[in-house]
Formats: sequence, structure tokens, C-alpha cells
Amino acid sequence: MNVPTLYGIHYSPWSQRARWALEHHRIDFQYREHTPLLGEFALRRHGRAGGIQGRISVPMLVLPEEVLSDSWDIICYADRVGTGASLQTDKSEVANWARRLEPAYDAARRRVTRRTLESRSALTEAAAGTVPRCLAGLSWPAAAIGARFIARKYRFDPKGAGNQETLVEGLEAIREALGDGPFIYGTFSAADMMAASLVTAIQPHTSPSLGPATRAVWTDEELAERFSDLVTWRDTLRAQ
Ligand SMILES: N[C@@H](CCC(=O)N[C@@H](CS)C(=O)NCC(=O)O)C(=O)O
Repeated sequence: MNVPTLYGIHYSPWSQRARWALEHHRIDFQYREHTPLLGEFALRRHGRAGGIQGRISVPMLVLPEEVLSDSWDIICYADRVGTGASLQTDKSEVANWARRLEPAYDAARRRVTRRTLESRSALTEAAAGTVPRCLAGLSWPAAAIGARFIARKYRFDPKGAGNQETLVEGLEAIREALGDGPFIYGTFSAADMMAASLVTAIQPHTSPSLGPATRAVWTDEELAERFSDLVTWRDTLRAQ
């Protein structure tokens, strides 16, 4: 039997939300870690085989009959074929959260890429994932090339000013939608997954394990403090 393969970046919020949906619906899959730039060729090959045009990114789910290269499509697929409580992806108000939060996710990508390029330790940790550990200290420039590749691919200046306000707007929208409740729409839905995964951009969850410098690059102490209610909410959801 062909088990679906999920390509992802284990610390990336886009990959985390897709993986979360597959696990929520108890779908059997194998996971492959993607490395920016080095993994581009394999991604394009799968994308071409699946008839996908334009920019290819992770998460990507390779199924025997099709290839899904967008986290929202993967979440919808999981909701269609999986078991367990529905994530309500057929409701337009739930689906709208993917589009609504994308600018905040993009702001997070810019900030993390810029901060990674500024941190020799974070680059060394990134390189350690692709070469033997003893060579990682020498290979950080390769990780810097990978980070600049991401900036080119997603068309931003890695040295440019971040758009922190956009990230803050996304977090405020989540806070307002939650009100006093544990869920955005009464029961757990994909909207909560989208929202909770964005919290990674100010305070990564304890799982997956990250190197200290990588964790520092993702963490925004000021925003994690200002939105500590969302950090607690995300941790509770993940624990459930
Ligand atoms: N719309 C896509 C966006 C995913 C996305 O932006 N992925 C980036 C995260 S930085 C990625 O794949 N980067 C690695 C690469 O392009 O090699 C989704 O929701 O799946």
C-alpha cells in the first residue's frame, strides 16, 4: 500500500498546521524533512508530476493519485478522508482564516529569515540538519545561501524592515475572534489550527525540539508577553 508522503519543515507553521490536520484525522503518512534550496529539485519534480504550476512550497502531500502543495488543501483533504471530529473546512467563515492570516504568516517569514541571517548560531544549527555535525560549524554559509534563496523565492529583501504591525494585526484578530471562548467557532475547527500555528511566530511550542539559537530567532519576547493569553491558548490546544 502506498502511504502518503508529507514533505515539510518541522519548525514551519505552514507545515505544522498541515501535519496537525493529518494527525487529528488519524491519517497514516510518512514524513520527509525539506531543506530550502537543496530540496527544491525534488519538490519541483513532485510538483510537475502532480501537474502543479507556479511556485512550489512545503508542506506538500504526495498521494498516489495527486499532489497537494498548499497547507489549506492538505487540511481539506484530511477533513474529507479522515476519521474523527470535522474541522469544518466546508464552512466559508472557517476557510476565510487561511486568506485572512496569510499576511501575518508572511510577516513572520520575513522576520525569521532576517533574524536567521543575523545569527551565526542559528545558521550553524540549520546547517547541522543537512551535514555531519562536525562540519556544521563550517557549513553555516550554506544555510545563509538557503535563507537568501527563501527571500528571493518569496520576493522580499532579507535586510528590509519587517512588517511587525501585520503580525500584530493577525494576533489581535485571533484574540478578538476567540473572545472568552476556547475556540473561534464554538467547537474546534481548522480556523483554530490556522490561528494557533501562527503563535509559533512569537513563541514556538516546546514540540518539535529546536536548537536554542533557532528557538531564539523565532521567539519575539515582547509579543509573546503582550499575547501571552494566545500562547497559553495554543499550548492548551496542542496538549489536547
Ligand atoms: N500557501 C502555502 C505557503 C507555504 C509556505 O510559504 N511555505 C514556505 C515556508 S517558509 C516554504 O515552503 N519554504 C521552503 C521553500 O520554499 O523551500 C501553504 O499554505 O502551504
